[in-house]
Amino acid sequence: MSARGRPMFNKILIANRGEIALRVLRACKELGIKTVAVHSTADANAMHVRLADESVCIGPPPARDSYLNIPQLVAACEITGADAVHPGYGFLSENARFAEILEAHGITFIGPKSEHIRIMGDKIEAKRTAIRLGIPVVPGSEGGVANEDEARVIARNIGYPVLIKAAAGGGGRGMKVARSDEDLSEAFNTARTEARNAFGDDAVYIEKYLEKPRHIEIQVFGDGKGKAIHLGERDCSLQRRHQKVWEEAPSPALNVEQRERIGGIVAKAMADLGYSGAGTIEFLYEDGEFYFIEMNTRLQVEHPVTEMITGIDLVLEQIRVASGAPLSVTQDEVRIDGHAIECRINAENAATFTPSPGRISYYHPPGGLGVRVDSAVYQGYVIPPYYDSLIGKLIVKGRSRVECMMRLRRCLDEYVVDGIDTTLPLFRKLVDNPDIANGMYNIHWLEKFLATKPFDE
Ligand code: MV4
Repeated sequence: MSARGRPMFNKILIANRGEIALRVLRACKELGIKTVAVHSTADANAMHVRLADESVCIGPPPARDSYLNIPQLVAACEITGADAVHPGYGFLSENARFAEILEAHGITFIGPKSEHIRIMGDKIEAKRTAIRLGIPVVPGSEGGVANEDEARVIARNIGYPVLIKAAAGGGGRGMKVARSDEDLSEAFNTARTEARNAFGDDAVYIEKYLEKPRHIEIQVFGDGKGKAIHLGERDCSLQRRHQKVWEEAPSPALNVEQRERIGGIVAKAMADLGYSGAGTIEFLYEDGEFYFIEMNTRLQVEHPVTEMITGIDLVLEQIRVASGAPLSVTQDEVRIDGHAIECRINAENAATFTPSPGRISYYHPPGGLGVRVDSAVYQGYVIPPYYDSLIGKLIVKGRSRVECMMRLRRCLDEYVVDGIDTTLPLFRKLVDNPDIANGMYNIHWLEKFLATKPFDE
């Protein structure tokens, strides 16, 4: 509600599915805003559809025909009279054209300005912008690299090993390491070809390859009018094939001074940019230094760990800012309290990561103090085979990291999901691992751990 008691929007259409559709729906309900769910024919029985005030079927199961179908989504807004759209994460959440089309129809896109989505979608432009704003970046080419000869000059200059990256990339596709002049030609040409095939854009750039960094990202929020705050960092180093598995806040690797220093830099940068809404600045962190790699212009899957340690509802803030209201907190009012860990529970075999769609025959989530389960599944729910395999997130908070880990272990013991395979057994191994207990891990730790075949007794 605004100061006059008027809701910020009358009705929000949620252009997503699964746990994030439910997460957004909950924020809308708490604000007294009506909700519209959209769904494919495969999701007619989904929880977000049941709980929304209205729902619209927008097409057949494949995402490109439903959740990515812009004309259907605009039509759903017009039919229901929705005045704003929350895109969640994935799907159309970082599609600048979608944001512009909505605005052209008089519908508010709950996200940043399309200009900023577009800049950050091009990794070369994003890095150029980061440099201009005073954010530290990985040493490398200034902009794109046109050919092999140019690549060799830059590589010798910054020193091997180097990494060739696709401008349109992200998610690790089209990335190639070169350890010497001998590797460079093949790495350059393979990266180019992969980029062209995967993205229809063969622009590439070069960076110094960091051998053993952590992935640490800073949550930021801008009001679009020159004010911005940061909400500390999340450590997302535990990944498999560029999919995050375990995220925590604060990072076990940072102290208060380091957090305030990098947080202050990115908040100032976002203020100068005039950034609006939620954003995440991703860094590699090695030997005490931060190196910008990318910026995500959306709410992220792992946003709950930040909510748990700050008490700030990120979706509520997104809705406020999109309606033209100011941020509800100043930087001085942001307090980082305790420690939170999120485990992404996938419908996959924990040893092989083979997807495991099907019916959940028994479901018992954990509960108690400091425990949050963000999930849209229920007993009897049938997981469709068409979408990603995330079925829920277990988020646990403690006053300290040790308390958080003890609580997480207890929750993993309580959690029962029968009828399908899940990755819960992997988390039961991780929570008992000494490296994890000590916070001693980098971006390669999980893949190395899995290579030891932890499930072959
Ligand atoms: C890097 C890197 C090492 N050095 N850049 C992977 C996906 C994309 N978001 C950036 N990635 C990386 N960029 C330089 N200069 C290593 C990775 C990387 C990685 C980064 C974060 C989390 C997991 C990762 C796994 C493999 C490689």
